Amino acid sequence: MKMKYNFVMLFTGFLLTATVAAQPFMEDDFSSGDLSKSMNGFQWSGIGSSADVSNPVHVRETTGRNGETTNALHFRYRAGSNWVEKRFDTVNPHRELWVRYWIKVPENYQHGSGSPHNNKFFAIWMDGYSSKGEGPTVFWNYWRSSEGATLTVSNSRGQKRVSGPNVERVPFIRVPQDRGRWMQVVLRVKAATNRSSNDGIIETYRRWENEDKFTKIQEVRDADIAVPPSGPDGWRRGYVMGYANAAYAQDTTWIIDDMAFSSSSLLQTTARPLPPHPHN
Ligand SMILES: [Ca+2]
Repeated sequence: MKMKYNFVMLFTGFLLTATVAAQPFMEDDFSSGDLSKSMNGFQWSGIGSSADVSNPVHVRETTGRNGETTNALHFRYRAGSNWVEKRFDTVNPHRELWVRYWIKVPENYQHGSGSPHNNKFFAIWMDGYSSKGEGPTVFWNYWRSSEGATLTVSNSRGQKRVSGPNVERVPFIRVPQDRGRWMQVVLRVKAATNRSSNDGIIETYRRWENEDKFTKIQEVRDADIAVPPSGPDGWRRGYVMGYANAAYAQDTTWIIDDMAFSSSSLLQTTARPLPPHPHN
């Protein structure tokens, strides 16, 4: 009887585990005041002290999306300068990687007038970045448009190749309506089964601060993004924001908060939506 009882307990435990939402392997609300937080090996990487507000990338207090005062990660692009990014290393590779965060459109957002005008929004890779990798890299770019900005994705299939074409061009930011609004984005990459099957997945979901559900805004399901035979066995590194080909005419600051990284879906939402933004 005891054995039977143990079996029932084991089975019940399995069911409970299966129904609990996946836990992120890394979460950061930046309440530490810097980028020192590390979970399950994950670490923020790159140069500069994030606690020094003279650094283009730094943690400081701001007004959060609920009107509260909170520490958040700031990316300050000086007028005419191009490069502001924060790198990370998950250390443990994942065949499938989900990233979720809140990001505030700069109050004075105006895409730069330069050319080319693709500015980096996010990148994820396995071993080496873009043409430095035997493994693939996936990029999100935002571009100048008549409305404000569009968003595209592209990828390098690795094998030391540069990025292929930008695809899935979608409306991203309206100027001036979306200035100063928070949006929550979820980025998903899933490696292709192997190098001869182009079944890799790249997806982007977004909800504005007044929306309670995510909308899938980009979907690629035939991406040539397999793990390299030499390893690592999945996605490991990346950067947030990045190089702006079209530099801003004014100092422009993007703010990010509540980042989460997981090997399974991060589409569940817990926070209640806010009422419509006064800019609407
Ligand atoms: Ca925070």
